[in-house]
Amino acid sequence: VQEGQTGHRFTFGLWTVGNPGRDPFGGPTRAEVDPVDSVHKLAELGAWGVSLHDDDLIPMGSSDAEKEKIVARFKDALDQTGMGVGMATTNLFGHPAFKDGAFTSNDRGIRRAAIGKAMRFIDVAAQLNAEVYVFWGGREGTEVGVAKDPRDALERYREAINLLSHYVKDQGYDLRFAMEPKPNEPRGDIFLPTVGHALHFIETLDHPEMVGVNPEFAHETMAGLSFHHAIGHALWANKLFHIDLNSQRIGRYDQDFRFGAEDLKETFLLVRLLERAGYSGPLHFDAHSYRNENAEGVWDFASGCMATYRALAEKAAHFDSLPEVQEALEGASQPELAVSSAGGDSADTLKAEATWENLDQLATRGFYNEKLDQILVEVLLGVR
Ligand code: GLT
Ligand code: MN
Ligand code: MN
Ligand code: MN
Repeated sequence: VQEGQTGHRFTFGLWTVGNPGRDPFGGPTRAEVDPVDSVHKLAELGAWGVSLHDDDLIPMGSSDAEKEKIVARFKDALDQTGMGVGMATTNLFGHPAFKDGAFTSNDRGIRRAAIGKAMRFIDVAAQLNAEVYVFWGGREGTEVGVAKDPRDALERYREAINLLSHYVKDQGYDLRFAMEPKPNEPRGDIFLPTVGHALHFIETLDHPEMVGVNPEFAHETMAGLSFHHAIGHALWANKLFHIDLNSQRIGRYDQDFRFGAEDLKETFLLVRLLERAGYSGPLHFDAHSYRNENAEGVWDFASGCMATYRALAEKAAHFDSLPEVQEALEGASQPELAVSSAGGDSADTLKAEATWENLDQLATRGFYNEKLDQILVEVLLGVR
């Protein structure tokens, strides 16, 4: 598998560059793309690999023989181009049977079929050497809260992920799982709505060590949360197994815009954090081109995602190389946050420091936040 142009392993979902521009109010504005063509085009543009759902590659209703042919042809394209598979996942939202949920449908027959569908594609994922297997539970939720006891739903969700983790181990596959949270859309309220919820859920599993998170920029932003902080939390927990990069404005539908199209400052903070943490997993763009673009615009979109990531990585390195930034960070006592608070001192010592006189004295300082943030803005504007 080839290295990305800058060592960054950029990937795109087949459903992202293949997105035909459908929305709830209108049909497709672009033709469907052959997954094999996407692999070739993305390789040409400098991506490291692709990701896919079962149904992106193998149309619903295909026979086992057809499926084998399709997978072999796809694998050939990967081999020819040196492209890898960052993640694979199951479409548990498109078929009408999943209208009430998949792993958490009230109907036991639907839950069993959903688990079986995931098992079937886990076999293919292993064949394609996918690194991570993602679970995005878009239909796992309700519009009518009284229709499901959330405790039962979470128990069934856990049962499904446990069964699948045992399945992977029993088959001897080298595959890790990543849970992808989202607060709403398509369901009114989705179970595992944020990174924090998912991180807790993982700790309740039979094999927590093989399950991490796949946070998406748009999804945390829809919840009004800082994606930078969500990623910080996932990294701190050693659970950032995969990441979905795109952009989003707070308070809107799930926009999935080109990386960096909105909120450049939050995007800068994110890239700086990923770079400093040495995150080496796939940098996956789960986004799509604006509906008013044609096929050509889709490739402008894909190049743009990668270019913006690289540019922000450079900006982040530049920012940290500036002496005035180091000075302002000192002024903000930023390095001091990495120092233990008590440092082994006794309770008596800490209590002795909690006098009103001491607090009044401590209250007089400033934290250089105006300076720091202004420098960041000037770096982003290209004037510093
Ligand atoms: C769907 C969703 C994404 C998920 C994909 C994985 S599919 O497009 O909106 O956020 O990552 O199932
Ligand atoms: Mn996603
Ligand atoms: Mn999204
Ligand atoms: Mn999406």
